[in-house]
Amino acid sequence: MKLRLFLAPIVALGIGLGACGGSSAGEGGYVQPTGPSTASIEIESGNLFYSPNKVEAPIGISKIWLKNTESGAHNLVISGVPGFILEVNGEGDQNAKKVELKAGSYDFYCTLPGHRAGGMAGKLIVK
Ligand SMILES: [Cu+2]
Repeated sequence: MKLRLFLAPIVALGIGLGACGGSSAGEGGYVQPTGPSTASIEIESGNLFYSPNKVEAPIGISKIWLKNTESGAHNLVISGVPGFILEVNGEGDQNAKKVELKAGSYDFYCTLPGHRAGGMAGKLIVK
């Protein structure tokens, strides 16, 4: 009984965060695909840039790495993939997650204020 009472507010909080997060939802809402990845894609983040800023991936499950090359914090979200976010903080920090993608052209970008407009945006081509 105590456990149930304790969990209720946490669940409510989780739903609230998901609802207000929109396309840049936090880590809580994303579930990685369970199958093996067929490709590994590495993207470096720097001071308002990604390298490369145009990447290709095969249809299906890929593992995307974000590796930070400078002291700041950055992240990477993909348009059309709700909840997916890779976050890095500090030089040498890295983060990776699997994502299952259909054929198409996806935008990826950093959600920190000013970063996307400053140049932290790229294209992910899946084919
Ligand atoms: Cu950034």
